[in-house]
Amino acid sequence: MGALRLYDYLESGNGYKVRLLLTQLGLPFERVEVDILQGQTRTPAFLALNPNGRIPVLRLEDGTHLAESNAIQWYLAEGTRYLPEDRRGRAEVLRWMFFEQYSHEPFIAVLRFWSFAGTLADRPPAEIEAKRAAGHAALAVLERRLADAPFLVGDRYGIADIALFAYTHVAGEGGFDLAPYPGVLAWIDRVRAQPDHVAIDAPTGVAVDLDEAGL
Ligand SMILES: N[C@@H](CCC(=O)N[C@@H](CS)C(=O)NCC(=O)O)C(=O)O
Repeated sequence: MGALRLYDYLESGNGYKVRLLLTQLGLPFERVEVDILQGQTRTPAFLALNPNGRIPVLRLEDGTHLAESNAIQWYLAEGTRYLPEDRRGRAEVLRWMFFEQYSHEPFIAVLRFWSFAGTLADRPPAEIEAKRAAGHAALAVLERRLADAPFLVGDRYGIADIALFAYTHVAGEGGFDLAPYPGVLAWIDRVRAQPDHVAIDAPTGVAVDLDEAGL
């Protein structure tokens, strides 16, 4: 069985979801930093791993490659305390993961990305305002759940929390003020207090460079 190998980009919240879960599961892994700003996810070699041209991608034990942060989390969490065993609980995890991909990440993560890539000023103000309004709508949905619940599903921390934490806790980097969402802020503290939590910019995994990885 080969080593788990994560194709990743340190600033990426999508990559962070997988990094954080691997660390909390105590699974050793190799990590390849792929510079998304330099087009390194769009080379023929990378597209052979993920035709969608995006990190994260995880090379599994059998040498096959799995893309999509939430699919990777689901794969890794199967049979662990991070994913409920009951049908209703599992459906609820999927509910929050689909919400994250459709109603949260496209707004909160994208404004953060435009900020750090330095392209925010090139965007039409109306487009930015539409993303900001949609991002606040997503934060309000989280607040409604977290105002009186410790975690997103049941009363236990799991991959739904990791999926939503990844971009929510750095939403400020995209200009979102979290002060109106006290339940979300308290949940962020609870997620940070989980055993073996690592920060988004923490060096994790055994570094393998791009050449060595054949990219
Ligand atoms: N739905 C995907 C989104 C992945 C994604 O957007 N990855 C970005 C970094 S956060 C990327 O690799 N962008 C490079 C590119 O588009 O070329 C997931 O959840 O994994």
